[in-house]
Amino acid sequence: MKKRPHSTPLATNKHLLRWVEKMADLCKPAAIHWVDGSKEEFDALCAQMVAAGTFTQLNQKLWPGCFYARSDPTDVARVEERTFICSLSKDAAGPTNNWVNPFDMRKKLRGLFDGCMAGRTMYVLPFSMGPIGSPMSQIGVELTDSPYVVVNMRIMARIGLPVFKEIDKAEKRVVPCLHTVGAPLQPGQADVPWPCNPEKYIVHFPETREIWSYGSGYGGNALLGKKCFALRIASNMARDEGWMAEHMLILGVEDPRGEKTYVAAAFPSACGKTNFAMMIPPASFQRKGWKVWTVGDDIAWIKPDADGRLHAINPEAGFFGVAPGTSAKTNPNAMAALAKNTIFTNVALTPEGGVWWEGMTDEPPARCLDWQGREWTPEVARTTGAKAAHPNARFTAPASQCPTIDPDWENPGGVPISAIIFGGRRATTMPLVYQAFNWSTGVYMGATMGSEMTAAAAGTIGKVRRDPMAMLPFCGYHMGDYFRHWIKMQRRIKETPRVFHVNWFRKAADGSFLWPGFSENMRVLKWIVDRARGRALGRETPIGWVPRYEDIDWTGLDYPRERFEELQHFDHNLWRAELMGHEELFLDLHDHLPKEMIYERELLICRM
Ligand code: TSX
Ligand code: MN
Repeated sequence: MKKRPHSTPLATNKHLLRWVEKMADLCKPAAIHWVDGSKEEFDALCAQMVAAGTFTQLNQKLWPGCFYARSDPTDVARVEERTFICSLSKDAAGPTNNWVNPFDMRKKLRGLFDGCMAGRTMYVLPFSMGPIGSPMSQIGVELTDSPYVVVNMRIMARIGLPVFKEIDKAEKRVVPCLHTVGAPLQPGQADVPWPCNPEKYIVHFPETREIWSYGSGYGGNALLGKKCFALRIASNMARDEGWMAEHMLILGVEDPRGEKTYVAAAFPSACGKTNFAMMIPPASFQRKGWKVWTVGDDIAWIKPDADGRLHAINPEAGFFGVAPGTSAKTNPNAMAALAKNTIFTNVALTPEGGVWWEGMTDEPPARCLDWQGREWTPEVARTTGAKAAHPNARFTAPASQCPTIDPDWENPGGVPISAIIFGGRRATTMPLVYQAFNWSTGVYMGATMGSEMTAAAAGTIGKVRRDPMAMLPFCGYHMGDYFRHWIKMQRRIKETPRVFHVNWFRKAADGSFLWPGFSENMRVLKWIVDRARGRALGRETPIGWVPRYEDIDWTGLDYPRERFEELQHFDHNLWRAELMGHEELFLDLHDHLPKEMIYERELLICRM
């Protein structure tokens, strides 16, 4: 049978065909490729990128099905200062988002995109965020001139023919996403391994539910299903439709009775969110029958179901995780997930055709090529401080390969959420764990959460950065309105999840961490699920409920009562300063702030 060329449209939907045609007229690609999502197509695109120098195939004995890419050194992370929410009114976007009038932005983008794909292929990439056919899923089509985006999206989302089929059923609105690396090729001009443009625009039109991305090929700037769609656009859909699009991991805790309790958790960056999502309980807990299951590590779409409970899906199909710091010690499940069929970007390449990054092993390789292709040795690192892997180097790994992936991770109805956990990296003030009194105090807890910066610009290390619900860079509308939406969600549900705050990073006076973290976090997680199920006790404090020493299961860990008291200690003076920090955040948002936030702050002051 003759094979169909990729230029043949794979959908019949009139709107889609017209839009593809219109965008092709604007971008002027040399060819159009309708993405079917097959393994053959994936293999061909990878082979094409190996030939172009974009990809290196790794040693297939050590890393079966794995590829390695180095980005342009100027294109290594999301570009927040170039990210725009172009709502009709500036007021709707709020003070924490960059805003440009949508008419001016469209004019600007039409100029930039005119001819931007010359000499390249435009891929028509249909994707479903969430399992295909789930009532909680959403569909997008990304037009992109980057084959790197296509192969990464095949891991991160459900793509190809089954999605075109859904679109042709024409039941759901499709979110149009246009992406270019912004590097047209003149006839005869040679390509570079990682084309991109110094000028970058990551633009969202919330009213028309559109995404336009220009100039970058990296991560959240280019894989538009993730941050752009599943958070910024979806947060707008969720507000309008009565659900929640959150920057949260989802995990399930199986107890000795075989009952499963699901929790969703929001942490700012550099708190070990992926490690927590894939946590392995300590041996003493495993023996008793405790198990942690992974549903997702980054994004949760949460919706009230018919019974009035919140149900969540992970809209993604893969993990786009930070590689440095990931090891068999910190996250064996992630290491298993990325052992095959994974794309590595900006890690180091070893002489035997493997990958390495800081923190992967205790002993660094004797030599390797760093993320920029330069010779790297431990000696070079000692003398110059050069890192082998970029700090934001990533693995793109299929979620299905995670050993603890939950049997219900693709359940179209989602999993029921019993608890919501907020967290941050705080050396002082915040106890290991406390529980909000009710939904409204819980929303306040999430709205005021913050984290201390670890590797930010000089002079700011250690300063608390407020990052409400870890959504500051990802909420596609006014933060104050977002808090109001959270408050209002309570009216749509019969059983509200219990809300908690955790801090794995509190330090002793000598600068050492008070809490061992990692697997030992299971002891905290047990108290949380026991509280959510009404089977654990605690003590009331001004900020909420806390476990007493005897409320935590300490079997298998020698953790002295005095150390626990220090870890949980409530310091009046530090909390007074903390409340000043809350006010600072609220000042910025004052004209849209729901009054519940003001009242909760007043009540907290009174309780203190
Ligand atoms: O991911 C982390 N978690 C969550 C794990 C489920 N990290 C790494 C954060 C960087 C991304 C942690 N780091 C955690 C944690 O719970 N806790 C800490 C702090 C810590 C670091 C090292 C030790 C202890 C605590 N080492 C020893 O005690 C030997
Ligand atoms: Mn994230």
